[in-house]
Amino acid sequence: MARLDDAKEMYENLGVDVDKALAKLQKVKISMHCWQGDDVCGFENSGDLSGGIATTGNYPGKARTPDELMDDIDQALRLIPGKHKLNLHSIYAITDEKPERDALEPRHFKKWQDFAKERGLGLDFNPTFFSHPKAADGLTLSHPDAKIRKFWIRHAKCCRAIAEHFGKKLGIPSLNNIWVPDGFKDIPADRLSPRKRLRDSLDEIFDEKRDGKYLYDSVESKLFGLGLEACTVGSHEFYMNYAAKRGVLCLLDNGHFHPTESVGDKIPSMLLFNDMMALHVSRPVRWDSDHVVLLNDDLREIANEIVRCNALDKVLIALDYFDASVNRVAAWVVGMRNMQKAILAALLTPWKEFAKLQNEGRSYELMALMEELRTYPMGDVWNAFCEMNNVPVMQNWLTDVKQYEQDVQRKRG
Ligand code: RNT
Ligand code: ZN
Repeated sequence: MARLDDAKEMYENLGVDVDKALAKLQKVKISMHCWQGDDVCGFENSGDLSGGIATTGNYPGKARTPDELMDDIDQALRLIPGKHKLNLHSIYAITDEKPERDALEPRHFKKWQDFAKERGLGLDFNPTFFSHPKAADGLTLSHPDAKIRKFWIRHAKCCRAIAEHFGKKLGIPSLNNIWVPDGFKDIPADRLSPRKRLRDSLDEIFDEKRDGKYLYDSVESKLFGLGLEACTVGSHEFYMNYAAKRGVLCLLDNGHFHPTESVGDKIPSMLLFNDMMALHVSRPVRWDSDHVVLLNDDLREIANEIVRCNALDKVLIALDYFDASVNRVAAWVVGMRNMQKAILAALLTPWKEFAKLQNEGRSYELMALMEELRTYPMGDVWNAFCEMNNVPVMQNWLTDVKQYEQDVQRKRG
């Protein structure tokens, strides 16, 4: 603990209370996306991934069944400090009945509910508007054919009911996030009508009353999808306005903006006009490539803003990436631990003092201190956090992942 004591002294000299930071970090729940475990395949066997998103790579050992996916999730959770949430998609139902997506019920997710309950996890949920024959032309809730729209409206309603059920059963509110791929590969003749149809479909979905104590609703915008490059119906402007009018949460995915835009910068503006918001934390590399989340400046700025806005309980944080070219358990562990490290770094920063420098126009001092802080011994505090939570410190978790890979994942056909 000598290293922790030294680190504490250094941070305390700047006015940062390390114990308080650790206590705050302990309470942060990050929603871990089940779909990194199997490259967004799910258990429906409905064919290839579609909807303008793609996984690349074929690293061996991906989970093929519910049991394998659960084992892998357990393995990841053993290496991630804290108690978190698991984020499910509707294509991960565990049932022999083969229900259509507009007939899904909470019972089809009972195994996930039990899994979460036993481990003290929360569950979040997502309707799946892709990888389905009725989404083959890239349109769902904005489809010109009313029959297709109705199908997807019914699907979304089922999913809200499922998420509300999770919230009730687990005692942790569940976020149901709506993302639709709807868009056009080439320049459309009419951008307004599809957006009207999307608005009206969403209205119909949200008109069904659900209990806000258990269920949060969010809508996720996007800039473009693969094969849908010219226009996305659910653009940022569309959803930011929709969410504000309708009182649902706006979800920002940091892969869904122009590459030089900063989602960190957007957070205070969103929070100024909304009590809560939601995030999909990803890592776009030149495009919305969904790489594993690293501790880079983009991530740190997202965490900084959440902490500076005192909004750790107002911003619902979920991870969203899918890299099929690496061990998928490692992909989860790296992303989850990095999200936590970014929050820890933010909590170990004397923002009040820094804001004072900003307001007094002392900008070179601010710049210098921010840069010096980068090499402060955050790693010692992080290791203490891992120890407090009985998970491996530093890179030691890699030994477990390699062992698991050898004993379990490599043995899968
Ligand atoms: C797609 C969106 C969406 C999906 C998941 C699987 O670009 O980011 O959130 O990644 O629903
Ligand atoms: Zn997303």
